[in-house]
Amino acid sequence: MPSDANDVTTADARRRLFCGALCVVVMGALATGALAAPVVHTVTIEGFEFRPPVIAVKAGDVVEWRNKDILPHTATAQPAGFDSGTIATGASFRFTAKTKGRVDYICTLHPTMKGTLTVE
Ligand SMILES: [Cu+2]
Repeated sequence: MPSDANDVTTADARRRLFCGALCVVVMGALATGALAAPVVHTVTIEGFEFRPPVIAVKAGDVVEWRNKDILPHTATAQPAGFDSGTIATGASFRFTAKTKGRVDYICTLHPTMKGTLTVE
């Protein structure tokens, strides 16, 4: 029947249009890096400790320190690398690990708090 043939053609055209639009969206996402989102590693600050105290990530990954203590803390690389500044209770600090190697860090407000970040 002619009407059936027309319906098939219309459905085909719609399908092609949808696939084309989807392709544009996917390519756009790839171009902007939206599909290659970095891995986020969380270090919880609690009980005057970095948990976990030792963490290994890949270059390009993000490390997020979340302060769950009732006092402010910092995550400060020694001698250099990153410095969160004061992280208030309930707040967090994010650092994108770009340089490979090992970085030891402390809380400058409570220097007995120590952690190690290894970027592979
Ligand atoms: Cu502290």
